[in-house]
Amino acid sequence: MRLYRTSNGQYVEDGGSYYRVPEPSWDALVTHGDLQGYLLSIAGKSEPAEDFSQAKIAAPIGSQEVWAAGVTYYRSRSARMEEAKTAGGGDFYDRVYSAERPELFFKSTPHRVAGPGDDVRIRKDAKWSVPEPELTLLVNHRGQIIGYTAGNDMSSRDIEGENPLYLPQAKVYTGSCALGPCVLIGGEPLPADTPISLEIARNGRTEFAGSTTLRELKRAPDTLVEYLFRDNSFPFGAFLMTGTGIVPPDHFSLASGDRIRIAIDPIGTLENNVA
Ligand code: DO4
Ligand code: MG
Repeated sequence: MRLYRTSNGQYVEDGGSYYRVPEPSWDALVTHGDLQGYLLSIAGKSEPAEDFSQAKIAAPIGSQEVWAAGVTYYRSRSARMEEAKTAGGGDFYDRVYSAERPELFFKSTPHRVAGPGDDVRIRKDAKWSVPEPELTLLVNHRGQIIGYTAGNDMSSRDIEGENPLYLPQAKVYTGSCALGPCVLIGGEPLPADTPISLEIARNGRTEFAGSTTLRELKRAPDTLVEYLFRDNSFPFGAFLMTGTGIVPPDHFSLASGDRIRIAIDPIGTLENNVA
């Protein structure tokens, strides 16, 4: 089942049909005692809605904070070690990759999040910018994973590489995060062979394409959530991005007009243009 937030309210997709969700509040859905059961009962009882295709799909977020895990794939560890080498920060990435405690950082407030079809942004004072395609967990206020979406952790690699203490500036700015197109509902872990792919198109031509699978993700989603909720409360739940396993080559930097496509098979494709 896929849950969509749109300009016209919320819809649940089940078996190819879309049903209107009577609950108008996204936050109420995320904190529902049995969201899956509630959505199943809607799909089982009501008539499919005909107006889904006229609605604009929005980012699936209400009052949730967005957090992110880092250096959870070997590819991210190696790319970051290289980028921070001259600043003397390379060692940190290797150490956090092998440490018991994961790297978790604050990524975004809801107002900085772009939805499907919206523009994401690169910082004006950055010279080296990349998208980071990441499986993103939707976690309720009790710390239970209730769904999955696709996320883009837009990053300024030159700022991050200059000094690891600049991480918040490299990661948190207007238009630095995208989520969508929907939330795949269900707490069942996604299979290890779940593919994640990234395509960046420039002037209609593919400039970069890459893929990975969840098998390469070093940390279990449950463990990441357990750390996030240690001594921290999230009254409306939270999103947790699980890190990137796809890093374009070092000569690549995003440019205005680029089209970014992030596909995670059971969720769908998140598409955004760079402003
Ligand atoms: O430590 C820097 C950020 C890492 C990150 O965002 C990732 O691995 O996805
Ligand atoms: Mg990331």
